[in-house]
Amino acid sequence: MPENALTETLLSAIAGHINAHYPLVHNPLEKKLAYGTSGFRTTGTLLPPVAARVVIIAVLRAWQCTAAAVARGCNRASTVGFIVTASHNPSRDNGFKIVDEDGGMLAISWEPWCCRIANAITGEDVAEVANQCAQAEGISVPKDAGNGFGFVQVGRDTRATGEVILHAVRDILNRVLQVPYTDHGIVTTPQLHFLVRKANSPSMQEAKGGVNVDAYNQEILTAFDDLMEIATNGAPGAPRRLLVDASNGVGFIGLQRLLEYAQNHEINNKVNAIARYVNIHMVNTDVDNPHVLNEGCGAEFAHKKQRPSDKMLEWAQEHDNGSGDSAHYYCLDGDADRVIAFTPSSPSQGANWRMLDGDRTSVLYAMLLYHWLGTEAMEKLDVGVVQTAYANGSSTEYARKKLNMKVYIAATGVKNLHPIAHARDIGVYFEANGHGTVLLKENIGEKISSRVTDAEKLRRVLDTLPRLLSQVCGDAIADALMCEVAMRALSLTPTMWADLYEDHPSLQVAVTVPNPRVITNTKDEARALTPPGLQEAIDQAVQRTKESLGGGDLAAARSFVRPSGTEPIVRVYAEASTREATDALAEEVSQLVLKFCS
Ligand code: G16
Repeated sequence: MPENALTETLLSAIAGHINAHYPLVHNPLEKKLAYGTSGFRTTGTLLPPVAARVVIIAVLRAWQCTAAAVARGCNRASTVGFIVTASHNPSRDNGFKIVDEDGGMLAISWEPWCCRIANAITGEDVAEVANQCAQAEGISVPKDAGNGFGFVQVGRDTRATGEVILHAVRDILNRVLQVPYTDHGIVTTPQLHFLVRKANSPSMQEAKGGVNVDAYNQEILTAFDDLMEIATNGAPGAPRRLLVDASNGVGFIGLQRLLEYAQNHEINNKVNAIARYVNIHMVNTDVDNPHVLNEGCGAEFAHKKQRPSDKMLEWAQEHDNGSGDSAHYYCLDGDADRVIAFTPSSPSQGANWRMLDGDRTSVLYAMLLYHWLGTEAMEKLDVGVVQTAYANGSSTEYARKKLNMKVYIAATGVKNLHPIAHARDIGVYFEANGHGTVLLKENIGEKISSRVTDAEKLRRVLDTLPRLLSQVCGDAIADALMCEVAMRALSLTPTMWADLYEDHPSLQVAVTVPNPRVITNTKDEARALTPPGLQEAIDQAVQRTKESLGGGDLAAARSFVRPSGTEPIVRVYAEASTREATDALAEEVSQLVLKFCS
């Protein structure tokens, strides 16, 4: 390991530029910024100097990945991503995260470097952290740095502070590190994940061309068309009407571009191929008003309030005749990596809409896998469903008992679910809030092809599924299309999908306390370890709820609390056999949080 991994010239350039242009706005001595559930999230105006610091770590990671690739005999510059988004947070917030070389979340072992540099006050402190990172990770400035040795793909969502944060990132890349980058402008988070993965793929390295969102559109549209062809046996029937709530965010731009691309390009020799199967309308598309992002709309609102937005209801009143599934309803979140679907019992009454959350999407996907791969093959494979403690108990029971699947519980955040799913032959992972996908091991076709009657179809399915189902993170647009594929293949309507099982009543509430992080949890987040006494008090509240429900097997109740990793709040979750008991338990536990954490 070199004693001083970065050159003096580079270290002094970092220190000088940060001192001159990027003094911190937040005070780390009072409150440090942390790399949370999905990167940094806070008030957007605090972030330009933080982004200027953290992009240095992104470049060190790219240099490390490049050196490792070269050592493997693969002569290429690795690229990482830097996406500026605060997804579901209110519009005044912003955030960013690094996308790793494989297109997934940054390796968790690198998060402490991001935290240290984000809170380094002076330019000299920043240079020191960068140097320590380079030394500890065995990275030195590559000889041909500035000549394609390491690369960064950057992009942002629609937030007002996004451009100034990205400006800081580009400035450091240009003027200090001299590392090339591609600025993709406004893109959805899954698009940026896709672009990083694609840029590092052997085919792109050979092509030596850049990647852009067209490559994403081409991939999604082709995979959707291929899968629909299989699902409908080449007889598409009438296209389904889809109503998508875009949360007044970047999902609108992403979906609009996808639809335009479909109109202007042939996919599988067909113009506007997607329109053979779906006819997509959107509401909550106001991306020009910075204040309406996620306000009373989108997947986060829908999931927490368990009802669709007013605009979705209005559209349904006007366009849905209520004659059973005449339209399919999907809500994207603020950066389009999560999706929540709905089915209206009565188009005009929000309370009567049934929510099809991430738990149900994972059940739908699992059923599709059984349908296409066959029960025998599925039982021979290591197949698992990964959920978090927020999964409704009914979904866990359905996956275990009806689908015969192993269920794993991970901590909140795709970065925690993904590795568990990745270790399986097939890993279906979803958070209840709609964030997830299905991971398929590359060689599973070989493992099971001798056990299926139609090996050719199996090969087509296994080749195509991972092109629509992101292999690196959740993608709301792709997932909405995938739900359509699954319903067609299984001959299900949204109502039949909703009828598969009944959710236990549940409620999630946000509680504001001075420091949510006084709460620490067990690995599965189901229990609080601190502050002392809180978990015991929650246990007693849960016990009282069960007794109030008459005790015995039918008297189910559970509740847990954890600090959010994206907002300065504590999340309280409650689930019980009746709506009244659930609401009362959530209220009681919220009061306990206030008592123990204030
Ligand atoms: C992010 C993460 C999700 C997580 C959600 C809430 O979503 O990507 O995995 O479930 O935050 O996290 P927390 O409960 O810690 O606030 P998004 O859509 O905001 O990126």
